[in-house]
Amino acid sequence: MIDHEKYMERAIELAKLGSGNVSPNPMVGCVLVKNDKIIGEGFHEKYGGPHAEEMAIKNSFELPLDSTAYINLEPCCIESKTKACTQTLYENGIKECYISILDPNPKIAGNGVKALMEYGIKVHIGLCSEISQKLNKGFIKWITQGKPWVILKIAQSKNGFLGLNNSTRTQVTTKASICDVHSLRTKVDAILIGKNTALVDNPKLTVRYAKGSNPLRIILDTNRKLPLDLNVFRDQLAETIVLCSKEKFSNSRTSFCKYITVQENNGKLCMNDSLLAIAQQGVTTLLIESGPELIKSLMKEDLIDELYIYSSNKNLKNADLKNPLEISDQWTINYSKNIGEDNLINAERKLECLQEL
Ligand code: AOF
Ligand code: ZN
Repeated sequence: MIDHEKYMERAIELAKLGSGNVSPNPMVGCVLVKNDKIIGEGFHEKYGGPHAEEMAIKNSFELPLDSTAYINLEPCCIESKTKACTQTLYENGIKECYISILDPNPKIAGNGVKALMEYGIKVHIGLCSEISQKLNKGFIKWITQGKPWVILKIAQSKNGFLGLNNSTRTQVTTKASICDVHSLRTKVDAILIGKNTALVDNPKLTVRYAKGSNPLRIILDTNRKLPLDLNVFRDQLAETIVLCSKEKFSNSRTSFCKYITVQENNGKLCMNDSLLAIAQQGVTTLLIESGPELIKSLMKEDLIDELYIYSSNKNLKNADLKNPLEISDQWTINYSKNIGEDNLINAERKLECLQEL
C-alpha cells in the first residue's frame, strides 16, 4: 500500500523551505513519485522564480513520465511569471496528481484541477488539507480578503503588565522569549508598531537572535511627527514604511522611508484602511509589536487573527501599563509551552459561525 500521506507531508516540508522568500506568493512544495519511490523534489524558492512543480521536474533523477505528483496547493493554470504548471505537468507525462488544497487565487480556484482532468491526469484533492491551510493562512487571507493575517505579540509580567508606564522601556520577559520572537519575525512579511513605541523604545525591529531575513517595518504616525534619527529610519537594515493621514499628506518617500496615506477617523488612523494599505504592499502576514493603545484599536474592530502571549514568572510592581487583552472564548488555544522561565500561549480567533435564526 502506498503511503500517500507520507509523500504529501514531504511536499509540505519542502514548501516550508520557501518561508520568508516567496511572499506574497504561497509556499508550495512538490514531490514526484514513481514505483513508490521519490524521483524528484522541488519547491517555490523565491518570489518571481520557478514554481514548485517545475523545480521538481527539473530536479528529477529519473524520467518523470508516468509519475505521480504530490503538491500542497492546486497547480496554477495561468501564464504569469512562469508557464502554467498544469501544462508543465502534462508535457512531462505526469499521470496522477495529489493536491492538498485548492488555490484560493480567484484566477485559479478549481480551474487548475479542471485543466489537469482535461489533460487526462487523475486528480485527488484534500490530503493533509488542514496542515496546508495553516501553512498558507497568510496567502489565503491576503488573496481572498485583501488584508494580511494579523498576529499580535504580547510580552507581559506574571501579573499582566506590559511595562511600568508609557514613557519608559521595560524588559518584561527573558532572553529565551526574545529569541523566540526573533524567530517569529523571520516568518512574517512585516512588523507594525505605533508612534509611541517607536519613540519610547526606539526599536530596530530586525532579526538578530534567529536566522532569517528582516521583515518590512511599518509605523503608524498620523501627523508625521516622528524624528528621523530613530533606528528604523537610520540603520538601513530593512525597508521602513510610515502610515500617515490621507487628509493631511500625500504618498511620498525619502531615503529613510516611504510615507503611505490612509483614512483618518477622529484623529486616529483607521485600522481597517491601514491593513488594506499594508496588504497592497504585498504583506500577507503582519506581526504587531505595539503598546496597549494600538492593541485596543485592533481589538475593537476584531482585526487580530492570532496571538503569541509571552508571560514571565515574575510580577512587575508599581506598573501602570496593563495588558488590555484577555483570552476569551472567542479564541482557540493552539498550544501553551515553556520558553525558558517564561510561558508562551498561542491562540487563534475562532471562525465566525453563521448566527442561528
Ligand atoms: C503553483 N506552484 O509553486 C506557486 C503557485 O506568477 P507568480 O509566480 O507570481 O504566481 C502566480 C500565482 O500562482 C500565485 O498568486 C499563486 O496563486 C500561484 N502560486 N502555484 O502552481 C507554485 N507558488
Ligand atoms: Zn504554477
